[in-house]
Amino acid sequence: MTAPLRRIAVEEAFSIPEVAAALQRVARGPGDSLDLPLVRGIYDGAPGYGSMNFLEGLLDIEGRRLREMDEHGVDMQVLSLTAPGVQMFDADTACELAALANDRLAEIIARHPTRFAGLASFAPQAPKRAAQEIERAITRLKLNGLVVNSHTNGEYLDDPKYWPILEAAEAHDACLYIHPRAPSDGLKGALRDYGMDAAMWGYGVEVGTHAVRMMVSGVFDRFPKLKICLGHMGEAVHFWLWRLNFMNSRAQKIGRSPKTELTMAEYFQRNFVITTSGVEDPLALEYSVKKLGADNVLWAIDYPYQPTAPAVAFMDAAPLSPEDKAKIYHRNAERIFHIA
Ligand code: 1WB
Ligand code: MN
Repeated sequence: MTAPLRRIAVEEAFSIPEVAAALQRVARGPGDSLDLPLVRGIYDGAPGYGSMNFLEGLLDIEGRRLREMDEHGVDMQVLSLTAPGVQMFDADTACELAALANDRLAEIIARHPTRFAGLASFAPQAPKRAAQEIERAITRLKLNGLVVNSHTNGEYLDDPKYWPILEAAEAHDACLYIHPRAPSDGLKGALRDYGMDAAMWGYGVEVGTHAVRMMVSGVFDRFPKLKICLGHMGEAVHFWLWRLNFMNSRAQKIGRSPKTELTMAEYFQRNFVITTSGVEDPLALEYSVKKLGADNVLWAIDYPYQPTAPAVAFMDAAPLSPEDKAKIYHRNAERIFHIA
């Protein structure tokens, strides 16, 4: 018998009471953001998501969560403030709550340094202050990377106004996890119905679109060392690389896409890693490892939104070499997120 592999889960959601209270205020306010049905359920008990008890799982970090980790042999969770993060608040509130969440996260990690690591939040609504918070969170709080919940007020990170954030992420070697939120107003029309707004489909459409915008716009020529992490088996973007390459090179030729130094597949290979969160499909995993290499796939549970036991069983059973499994279970996380 060989010793079990260290298991580090990298897309694990938490919240703090202050952010939950602010989201409850958003839930009770007006607006027709596609995030509202979920926010109203989780933070204000509206029917639907309100019955799932997610909030308790988000807030109880050192009790119930640690017990579940123990029970299923999860050594470490890399925590991130859950979607939509601070991105539905006004800029001042968002900056304040991101800093507070980062402080709390650092305190939790200090109490359990072998069990938790964490990704820092920031407020894209105020890009320069976001860059300062990134610097503080990485250098002073020693957090392990960054999380952003896709669009902010319908805008994406290819927009030059957000480049101070990308510059800070690159300068601090802080991998930026682009986690989903519901599709922006510009995307949401056909996604309003049948529960398609969130994790079933809308999240992937939103983040996949975000990632493609970044690649096609040439952002990675400007920030060649920027690392982006995509959950949910890469939000399927790497399944499209052949067509992205073909059609983008055509679009560049006829002047519809900006000229770029590398192909879309080369950007994805150089600047992205993906995680398995919420996709327990052996064939999708096999494709991902073959396409991207075992160095670029990380394991995740998506706690508390997905159950822990099947996420562990899925990776335990995956037909991979011991070396590749060690990479996916922990070594890549240690490298990408600077975990000892
Ligand atoms: C769900 C998944 C809901 C995620 C979420 O609310 C987030 C869900 C913010 O399974 O319904 C997620 O992080 O993937
Ligand atoms: Mn998640």
